[in-house]
Amino acid sequence: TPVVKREDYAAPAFLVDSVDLCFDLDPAKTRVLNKMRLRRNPAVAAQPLRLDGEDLNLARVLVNGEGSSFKLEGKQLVLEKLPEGEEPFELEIFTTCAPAKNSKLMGLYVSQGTFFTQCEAEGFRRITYFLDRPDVMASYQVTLRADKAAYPVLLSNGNLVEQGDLDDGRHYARWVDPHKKPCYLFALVAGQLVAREQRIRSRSGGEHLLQVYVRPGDLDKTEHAMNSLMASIAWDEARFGLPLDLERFMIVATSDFNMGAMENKGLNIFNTKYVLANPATATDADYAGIESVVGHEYFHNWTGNRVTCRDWFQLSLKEGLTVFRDQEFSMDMAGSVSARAVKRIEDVRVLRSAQFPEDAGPMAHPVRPDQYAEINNFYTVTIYEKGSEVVRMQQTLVGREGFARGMKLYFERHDGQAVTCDDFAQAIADANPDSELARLLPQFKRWYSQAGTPRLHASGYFDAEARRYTLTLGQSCPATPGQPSKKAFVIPVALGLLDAQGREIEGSARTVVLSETSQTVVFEGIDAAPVPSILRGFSAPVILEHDSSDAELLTLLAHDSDPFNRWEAGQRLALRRALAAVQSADAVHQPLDAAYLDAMRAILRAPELDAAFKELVLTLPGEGYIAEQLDEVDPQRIHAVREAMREQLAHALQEDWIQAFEAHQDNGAFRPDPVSSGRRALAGLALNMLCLAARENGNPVWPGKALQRFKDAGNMTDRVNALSALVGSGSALAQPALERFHALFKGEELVLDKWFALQAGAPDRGGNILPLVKQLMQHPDFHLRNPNRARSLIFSYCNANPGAFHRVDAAGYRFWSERVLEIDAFNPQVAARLARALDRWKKLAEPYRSAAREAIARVAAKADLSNDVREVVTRALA
Ligand code: DPP
Ligand code: ZN
Repeated sequence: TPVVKREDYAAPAFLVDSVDLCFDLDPAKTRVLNKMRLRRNPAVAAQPLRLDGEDLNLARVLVNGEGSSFKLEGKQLVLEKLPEGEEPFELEIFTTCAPAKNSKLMGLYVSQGTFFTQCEAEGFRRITYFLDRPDVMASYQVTLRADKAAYPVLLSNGNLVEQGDLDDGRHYARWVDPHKKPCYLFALVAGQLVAREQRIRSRSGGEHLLQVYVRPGDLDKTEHAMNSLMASIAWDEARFGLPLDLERFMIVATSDFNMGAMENKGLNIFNTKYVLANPATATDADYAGIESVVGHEYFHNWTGNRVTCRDWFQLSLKEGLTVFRDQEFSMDMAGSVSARAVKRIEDVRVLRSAQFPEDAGPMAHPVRPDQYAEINNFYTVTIYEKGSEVVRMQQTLVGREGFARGMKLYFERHDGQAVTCDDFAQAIADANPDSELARLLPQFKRWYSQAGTPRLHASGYFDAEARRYTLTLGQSCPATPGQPSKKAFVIPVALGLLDAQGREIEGSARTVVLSETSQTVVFEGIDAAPVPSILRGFSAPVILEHDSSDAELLTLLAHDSDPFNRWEAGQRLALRRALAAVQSADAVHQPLDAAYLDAMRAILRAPELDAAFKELVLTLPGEGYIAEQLDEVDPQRIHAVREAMREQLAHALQEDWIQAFEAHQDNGAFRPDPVSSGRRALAGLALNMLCLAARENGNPVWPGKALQRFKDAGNMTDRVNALSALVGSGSALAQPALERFHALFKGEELVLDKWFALQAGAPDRGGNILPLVKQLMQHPDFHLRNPNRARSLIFSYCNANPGAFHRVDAAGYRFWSERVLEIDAFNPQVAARLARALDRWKKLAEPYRSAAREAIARVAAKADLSNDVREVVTRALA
């Protein structure tokens, strides 16, 4: 497969001033008339015009109103004889496409009788021939025509300027977008939809109409999305001075969507998962997800839309920055110091459990990649989450106000342009000329060019006589594909010292900027060996290697003023015990010791700590994260060890779990705020633990209480937590509860997704999960072509349930390869995500390793694979 390289970037030979699109919408055959005004780019030598197109039927091409000769070369439409000179000319292209047959969900497609589009990254070429690249920005006007009864709502970007009836029961609407945009931000929607509406007046006095469109019947699930949108608008104005630049801002939900959501200018299209919520159907995690994704897409309006990417290698320019912005938004919304820390811990957990493995595996790539075969494969945790950390470090290096100044300069310089990651970092540095970022900018930018997770080595030395503590910080970074050696990064390391009693030593807190391979930090006037707290708040996306003693970690866990490092100390204590048990030759038996269990009990009892924080501390590191620490991975052994740890925690802390469960019952109206959701989370964990303990001693009391709670729950969080306590502990009550759950939520697609996911993600007991997953694929509610449903069953098993997926008989891998091929035939993007489930196969112990390689080879052997899957499996086998 051909590879696209960043270094091959060349400016477009033609520019598009305006696009006038006219659609005659019909599921079987939609007609698209595309009238463009183009001109030659004076900065580029004359060459033919090459327009991208895919799965289109071309009927006619006119240049300045007259028939013109053209060639089709591969997927491109090539026009050689075009007017010379710099004068604009008109190009008219008439094509048809078949939205009902579009199973890739890229371009124009039909979902449950409604038309939707998805154009990022390269879907617009499936709608019409075009210069489908983000640095070509044009003005759009769009006319939609369709049957009025079947498609009463007709939407596109910008403002509705005209609408009316046509013959034969048809009608039309005409939309004009006041802003220039790249074609990946084009959108249309046509169908039977209803909207929640809100008129707002923004700080700057502008009036705006906000609309959230859903299917009739879902209107009662739109309040939270609308509230999140209003909060996002207010936040962006308050924090960054960025106002809403549109009279009308629309969100439309669809249940068939490859991604989470899409930031089309003025017409965001969302996966229903990130719009629909009410207390009966959505969990706290769903509410939080909606807030952050609504925020994310809204924030793209400036970071992505007003200033966009020069080319797709710069994807993190908009995605890393916009994830950073949505994370900051969620933190600011959370409010308290503790709730902010909880959000930070959750974000770091995602980074470490998903991005670190990516950065250590065959798909490792820099935040600004150098090449790709298929751009859809690069919407990754590296581009998004690591990209966000790279922006966060810039904020750390220039300060919060300095960063806001940098953003201001970025927009002053680049509003309306398509730019690069370099342009962004330059603006932040230039706005803060005296900062460490400005001083170290070229070196700092290695975060954009070098892949791999850096190691931060720390070792301390206390000189009692000199009353001096010396901390030596060093760095290294392992090789990644195509990058055998790495140069030193700029790593902001927030740290402080505690004394033996756990009190912060005055004046010790600081942010050290590590830019050499090794540097020392000296603290004078220290009376006794201190306990260092390093990488507070996870100030850089690195792996900290520091030989802290258990005693030091226990001190940090009990006393650190930095909540992140408090949590981290608990994770390190657990990880140390997990690794010892995994690597021991003995049978798995009680990996946890009294010191650890006592510390956890103390956390659970601590009156000053929030429930949400306790729940995070009491949750053991995941199996994937444990696996990442090992050179050779036996997933079954890791699963057995972690389960043994969970059972020990369940037994040893039983009295405290009862306390925790009973003290965190709320009976008032459901509110998804951090305090209430934290209480529900802790009560849920406690119930889980109590059912687990009951499994051993056969005591039916707690499974009975869980069933009762499942039945009486006043909200989905409590209900699903009770159900998962039953399922997770293998209780005999699980099956009737699952049946009842299904009956209660018939027709609630997002809830049925939970029902499938819960079963596919349950702990494996004697190999029972794979047969269950296969059986569920035959369920009348299972639809492989619906991405959410495929993810809820198949991904929950292959990507999120290692103990069940990695089977000695390789049946899990066979199932995986069959599904990858099956899905690839109709939706390559979803298939390629699934294909990544075996990314880390080289670390597996035998017999898993050979079986996994065989399964990947089976996929790779298929002749007509998509580019998407081909790239993933080729890199895995390389
Ligand atoms: N829709 C994806 C996102 O918002 C790609 N832009 O992140
Ligand atoms: Zn985004």
